[in-house]
Amino acid sequence: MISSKEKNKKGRQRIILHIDMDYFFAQIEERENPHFKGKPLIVGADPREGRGRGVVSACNYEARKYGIKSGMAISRSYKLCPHGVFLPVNMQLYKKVSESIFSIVREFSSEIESVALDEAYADLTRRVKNFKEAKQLAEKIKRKIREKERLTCSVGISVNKMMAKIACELAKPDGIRVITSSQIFPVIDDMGVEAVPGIGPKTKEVLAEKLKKKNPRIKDGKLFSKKKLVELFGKRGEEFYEKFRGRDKSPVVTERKAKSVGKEYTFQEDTKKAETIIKVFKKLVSEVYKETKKRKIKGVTVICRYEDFETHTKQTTFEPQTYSKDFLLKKGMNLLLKFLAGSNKKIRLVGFRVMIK
Ligand code: TTP
Ligand code: MG
Repeated sequence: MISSKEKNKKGRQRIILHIDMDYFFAQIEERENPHFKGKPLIVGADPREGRGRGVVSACNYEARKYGIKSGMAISRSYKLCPHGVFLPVNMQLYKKVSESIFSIVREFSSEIESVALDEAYADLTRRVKNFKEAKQLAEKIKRKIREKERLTCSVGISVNKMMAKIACELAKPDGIRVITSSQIFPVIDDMGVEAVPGIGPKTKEVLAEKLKKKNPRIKDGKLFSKKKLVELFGKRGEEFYEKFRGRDKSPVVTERKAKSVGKEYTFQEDTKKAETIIKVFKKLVSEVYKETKKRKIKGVTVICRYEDFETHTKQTTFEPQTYSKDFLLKKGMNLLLKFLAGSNKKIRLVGFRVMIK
């Protein structure tokens, strides 16, 4: 039986997907430098400079065999594996890849929440009928990411965010794991309490002490009453009480999607000069394009306010699609030229707006 909290407003069990790129920064570096593939690769601070202050940001599986982990002092990782390949962090590149990954995921589900550069949740409840379909969708996402970015990722699918994240962890690397509601206890009961998102070393220590057990399991966590957990951890205690039982009602918080994005410009002096107006207009289109180029749009609007403050809009709509800057400019210019041809009044303000799917 699953708790009613696992159900959405319509009473249906939710289907939540969690996606996490495998050894993200390090995998991108392997892609960029194929000759490093197969060698221990560590991305982070320079191990030689200043005697290696700073930390490991990411490392590949070969490096992990030497006990290297992200967050570790870079000097320590150097001692563990002096022959490893050490590369600096190229954040600009990783951000670009991250954006591309999220836009791929967004093609398959509009309800996504990115929680880190390489990690996102998607609520598939309204998108698929069952876990089988969710898994097929995950396969498609993985394939697209592999084809487009030449990178692997792992995907977890379950009834809530906590369980989807745990499923994803179990799927690593390059896998898909589904955990249905009846599989929750068999899967999590014997995991260490630190597998619960939000439980770190300090919380684990408190639980270990109370339970008189060095490495408490999630099922041991169920021995605490809710009252006791609140006494120990405050508000977080309530959350742990639920999570020891595999329950998590937190929603996937979709990025607030603007329905439209637009820019406008008021001239210093009202004008009829087509050249001036078109120049400004092109700039507006460019700005709007920059903000929306990854999204699907279904129309464009041009706004004109005349010297007497009378304001008119003209609009074109089309099938939702991703698009080029030229496409946007063409659609916009068609409308703008109608304004310019249609009136003798001077223009005070011009605006451009796209409607997002
Ligand atoms: P993670 O998803 O935690 O790790 P990962 O992708 O390297 O490996 P895994 O296969 O286990 O998912 O973090 C994603 C990226 O975020 C990681 O490549 C580097 C960066 N990062 C840091 O910069 N500092 C950190 O402390 C951690 C944990 C990650
Ligand atoms: Mg990752």
